Amino acid sequence: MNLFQRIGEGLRKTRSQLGDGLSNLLKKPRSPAFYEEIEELLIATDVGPAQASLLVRELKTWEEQQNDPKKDPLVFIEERIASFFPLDPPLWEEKPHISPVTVLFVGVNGVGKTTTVGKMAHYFKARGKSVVLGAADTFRAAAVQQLILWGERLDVPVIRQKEGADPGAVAFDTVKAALARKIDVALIDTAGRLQTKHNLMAELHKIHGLVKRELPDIPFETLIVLDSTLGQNAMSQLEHFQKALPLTGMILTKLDGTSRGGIAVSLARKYRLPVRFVGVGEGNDDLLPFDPVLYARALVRPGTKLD
Ligand SMILES: Nc1nc2c(ncn2[C@@H]2O[C@H](COP(=O)(O)OP(=O)(O)OP(=O)(O)O)[C@@H](O)[C@H]2O)c(=O)[nH]1
Ligand SMILES: [Mg+2]
Repeated sequence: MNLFQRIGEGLRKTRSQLGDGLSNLLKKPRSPAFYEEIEELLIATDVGPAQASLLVRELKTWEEQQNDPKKDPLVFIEERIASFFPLDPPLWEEKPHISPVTVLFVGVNGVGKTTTVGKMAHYFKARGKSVVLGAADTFRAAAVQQLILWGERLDVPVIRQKEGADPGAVAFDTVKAALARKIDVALIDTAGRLQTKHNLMAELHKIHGLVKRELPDIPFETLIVLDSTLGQNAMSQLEHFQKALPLTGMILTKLDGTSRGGIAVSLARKYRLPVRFVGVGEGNDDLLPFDPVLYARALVRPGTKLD
């Protein structure tokens, strides 16, 4: 399967609602009710009220000005959805020659941070990069064990300290180890935390600040991991985390389990934050690099043959 097919497969639930729904609706004659139905469909898949309303207004204008009846309105919708995503590339693509690229993973409990760290290690290893993992979730011994298991499975080192250790120190050690061993990528897991717990959010700010201050020249991404099945609640998580520390991108997990995969569109446009990867399952390979065009196409025109 190519990437487009894998995204389509991961988005199965959303695309059967949005893609099929749009194809059926677009066969109907145009009327105010028609545009309302399109808007409702977009909102139902969590594209967000603002984006839905904008898309429908743009579609209406486009159709009124359109004098080529052969042009497919689905292509127009796809292009508009793709345009809602910021395009800045991740640092591991923008600065591939500076190492270690460091990635700090943050997010609420159970969203899929540790699993994503493991999958991302696999992603980089498969591309010939060396990886080190940092177990900065020092709250629970089980959390460190979970990461060690990934490390063993993928044959990558895991930097850790004892339970209850300062997570900032672990993060710092991880980057130092990567520098000393000339490792390409350092991936740092952190403990899940509720966005409303101020002291825990302050701790993240501290971890981030420590790495940044001591090693100001390393390419440093801070990614928020969001569970896409949580819908609009993911918005509030993003807002709180963004206030606590400078995020550079997001990872949306569990897209395979929801028909509301339009949440990526809402989040990216409202917060102008690029999506780096999407999680579409629990296996090593179930983390796909995000491509706005392929994503929009998989949502809206899943049957497209790519040349
Ligand atoms: N279906 C599906 N399950 C996923 C995905 N990503 C993670 N999971 C599952 O979600 C559950 C929680 O994942 P973890 O990686 O432990 O989550 P976490 O954010 O590290 O959790 P805490 O450390 O407790 O905050 C596990 O059962 C994962 O297998 C995904 O993309 N799709
Ligand atoms: Mg975890």
